[in-house]
Amino acid sequence: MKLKKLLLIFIVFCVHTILKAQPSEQIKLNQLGFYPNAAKIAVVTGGISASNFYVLSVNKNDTVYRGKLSNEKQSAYSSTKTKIADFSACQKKGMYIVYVPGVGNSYTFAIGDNVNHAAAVATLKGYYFIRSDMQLDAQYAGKWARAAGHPDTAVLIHPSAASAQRPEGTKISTPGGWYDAGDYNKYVVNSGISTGTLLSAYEDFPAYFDTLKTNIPESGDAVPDILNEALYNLRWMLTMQDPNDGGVYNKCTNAAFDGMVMPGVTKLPRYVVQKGTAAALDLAAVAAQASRIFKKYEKQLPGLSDSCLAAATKAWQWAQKNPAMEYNQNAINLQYEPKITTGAYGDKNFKDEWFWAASELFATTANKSFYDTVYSRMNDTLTLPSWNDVRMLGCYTLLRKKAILPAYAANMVQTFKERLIRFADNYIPHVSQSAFGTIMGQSKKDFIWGGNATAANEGIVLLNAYLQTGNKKYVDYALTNLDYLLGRNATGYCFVTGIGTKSTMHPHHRPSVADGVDDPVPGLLAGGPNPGRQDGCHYDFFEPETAYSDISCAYASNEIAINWNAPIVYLANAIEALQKKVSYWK
Ligand code: G3I
Ligand code: 9MR
Repeated sequence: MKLKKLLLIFIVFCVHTILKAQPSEQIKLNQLGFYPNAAKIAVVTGGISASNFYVLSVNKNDTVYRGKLSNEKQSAYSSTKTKIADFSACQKKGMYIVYVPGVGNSYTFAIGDNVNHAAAVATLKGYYFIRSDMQLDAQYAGKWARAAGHPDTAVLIHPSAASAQRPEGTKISTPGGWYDAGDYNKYVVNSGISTGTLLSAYEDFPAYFDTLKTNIPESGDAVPDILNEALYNLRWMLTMQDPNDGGVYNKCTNAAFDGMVMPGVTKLPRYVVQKGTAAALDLAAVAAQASRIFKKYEKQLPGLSDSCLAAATKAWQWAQKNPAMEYNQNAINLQYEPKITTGAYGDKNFKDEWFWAASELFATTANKSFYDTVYSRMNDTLTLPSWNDVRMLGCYTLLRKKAILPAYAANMVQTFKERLIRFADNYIPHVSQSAFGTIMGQSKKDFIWGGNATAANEGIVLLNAYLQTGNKKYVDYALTNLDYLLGRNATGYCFVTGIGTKSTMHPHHRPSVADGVDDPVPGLLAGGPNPGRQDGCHYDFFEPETAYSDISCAYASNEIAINWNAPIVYLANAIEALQKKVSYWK
């Protein structure tokens, strides 16, 4: 028996050595690795006959764990068949591979503390790389150093945005801010949820972020890097407010998308377009949140907190006077020249923006009138955040700040707490049926344009349920979605550029295409599988879970965007912050 066992181990070694050079793409796992005491799952795809798997240590080449693969599962949203390798019991720190007879070995991964640190830091640093108006120095940007992009100091008032004080053609200065995505335009609506999510990450984990450095130009100052990064965009958002009336322009944009060139190469005119209710309320929400966060940095950033609150209040008042100002780009283009054909972010329903802005203003000012608005929208159903649905962000804030809210809000906040927990709990029973063991992918609707942000936002819901209950199971379930984004998914890709072994290489991102550097700009999350394939580009797979194409043409699945990076910044950093704290993960 013993001899047989030894022989088997020997065979495993030999096969392993032969296959070592070429990991099998059939084994999907978080390519960074696993915390010693947390769950460890690899998913083997492709209708395989093996029933056992082995975890081999890379350095010593010995088998540290052997286990049984699960029964075969049929994935719900693709033809993929899976067997799950659960090696959670393998807790020793080190570098490993999973070996499956007949299939081969996985990518090398770590078991250790801080395994997701690289994802946490890279995704936050990703924002530095998409700053619009400053030169990126090699000291911070390495081989992705580049010249400044669009200065946006002489932006034209588009006829759709003309007012008595600022007639068509007036030049205004609206510099800075992040580029939205693979394109070079800057959109207030999408900036709202993105900046708000970064600020929320800070508010939920301040001690962790106080010491987190990402090597950005501001890293040496007394303000945490995540706040410096958020501030870079917030300052731009504030310039999008018309000081004459408090209204907020929807975007600062070219008339049409630039070609696939470096930022700043084209010198075509830039415009601010029509003001909008969603833009005003999103600015109100973010500025109100920023006002309370930056209060403690009065010495470093004198007056910032007050001016944020003033801007938020003015934007709110403008929205009250203009409660239905939709950004309808098609209608605008029938009326005005030049026609604007860049992203619309044309939300039509502002109920959630009212709720979010009122929640932030209430949490910052404790003014009863904002409570009244929140209360009036209480019965709206909670939904997962996206650029056009920000209600949940208000809910997070009310819960986060419940201790400082006036006593009359207590019952309402309690109701939101129960709803949030129910929302999180609804995800959990489905995980055991999932072919990838993740929260992500329980609905076909998870696989949309930017569906990777769905995965990350689901993780944030779960983490907020943890913050409200202290129940660690929510962190475990949130981790399944981080694992999903970093490789445990039907495509087998780690969707964050620059980390992992097989990650997105050709995002629809102009600098990544045009900079002459082979590696894509790092720290950016691709949109992910999207069977809509609205880009009309080449796809090898069409099913919801697999409709992902790592070619720069494929913007419907392989673009990057600030509203997708923000939730993975939250998710990866929150999990890193918590693994230091959650005792069973130590
Ligand atoms: O609202 C419908 C929903 O009712 C329906 O069930 C669902 C089915 O597919 O579609 C929903 O509409 C989708 C909409 O996003 C809202 O999520 C559209 O199909 C989809 O085409 C649309 O995609 C947006 C895309 O722009 C095109 O407008 C993405 O969310 C949005 O992230 C993306 O944003 C672009 C900017 O415009 C420009 N900059 C790059 C950025 C990222 O690609
Ligand atoms: O680069 C653009 C990307 O940011 C948008 O998400 C996408 C959809 O609006 O459009 C991309 O631009 C393409 C345009 O729509 C059609 N001509 C080719 C452009 C670059 O691929």
